[in-house]
Amino acid sequence: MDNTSLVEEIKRYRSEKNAVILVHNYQPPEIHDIADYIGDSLGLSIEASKTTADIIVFCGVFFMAETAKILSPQKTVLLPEPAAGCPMADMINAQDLQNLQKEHPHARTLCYVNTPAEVKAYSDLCCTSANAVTLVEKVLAEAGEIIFVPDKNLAHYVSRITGRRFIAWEGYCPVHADITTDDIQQQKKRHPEAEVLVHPECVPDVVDLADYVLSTEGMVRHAGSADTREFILATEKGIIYRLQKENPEKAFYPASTASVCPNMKKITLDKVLASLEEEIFEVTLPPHIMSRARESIQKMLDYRD
Ligand code: CIZ
Ligand code: SF4
Repeated sequence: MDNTSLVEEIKRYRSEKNAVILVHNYQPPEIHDIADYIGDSLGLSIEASKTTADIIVFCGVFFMAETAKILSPQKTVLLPEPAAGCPMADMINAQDLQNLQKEHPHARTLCYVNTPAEVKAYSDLCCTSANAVTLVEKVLAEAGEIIFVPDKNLAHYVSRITGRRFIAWEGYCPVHADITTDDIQQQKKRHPEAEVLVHPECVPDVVDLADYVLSTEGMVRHAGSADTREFILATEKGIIYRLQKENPEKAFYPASTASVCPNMKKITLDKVLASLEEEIFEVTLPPHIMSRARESIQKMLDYRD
C-alpha cells in the first residue's frame, strides 16, 4: 500500500474505533502528519488523561505509552512497535532504585519520566525536562537529600540552576550524549546569527554553549515567539520537521545530523495501521504498579505552572 492509502485506512479505523493518535515530537514526518496531538511526554500524558477516545495509539517509545496507560487505565493503549524502547529508561530498574534508597533511607526520590513504570512506582515524584527545575524548587524545597534517576546530565543541569545537590544515577541518553561542543561550534561558524537551543539531556559542556536550555515543547514555544530567525537545535532532529512546519519563515539546523533516535523511528505507517486494525500491541501493567506510579505522576501534574 502507498502512504496515501495507508493514511486513509488509518483515518477510517481511527473514526470507526473511536481512537486517538498521540505523537511524540521526535517521531518521523509521516507520523507527525497523522497526529491528533503532537507534543512531549508531559503534554501527551495530559492529553491521554483527558481524551474521551476508547483507544490511544501512542507513537513514541515504551515508557511514554506506559505513562499514558497509567493515566488512562480504563482505555486501551496501543504501542504500534513493542520493541520501541528507550535505552536511558532501561538503564535503571526497581531493584537498582531500591538498593540506592537503602543506602540513603532519608532521601526523597525524583524520577525523570524516562523510566520504567516500576521505577515511577518506587519514586516520590516524577518530572520531565520541562518541569524538573520547578518541581525541585517547589515540591522538594524542604527535602534533605534527593535521589535523581536516571539521567545524570539532566540532574547536573537542574543542580546547577537550583543549587541543590543530588544523589544521581549514572544514566544518560545515547543520542543527546553524542552531541559535542565541536558540533555546536561548527554550526555556529556556518550560522553566526543563529540562537543555540540545547536540551538538558546533553552533556554539561554542550549545555554551557546554549543560549537557551529547553525541553522540546520549550523549544517549540520559544522558536514560535522569538524574533530570531535561525536556530541551531541540540536535540533529536525529528523535532525540526514540526518546527519548520509551524515556522516556515524561519530556519532550523540540527547541531548534529547524527542525532537520530533509532527507537523513535521504529514507528511506521504500516505498523500504526496494523496496530489499529488488529488492536495490537496493547500496553498492560500490574494494578499495584499502576496505582503507585500514578501517585508520582499525579503529584507532578498537580504542580503545573
Ligand atoms: O519529555 C519528553 O518528551 C522528552 C523525552 C523530551 C522533551 O524534552 O520533550
Ligand atoms: Fe530515550 Fe534518548 Fe531516544 Fe529520547 S532520544 S527516547 S531519551 S534514547
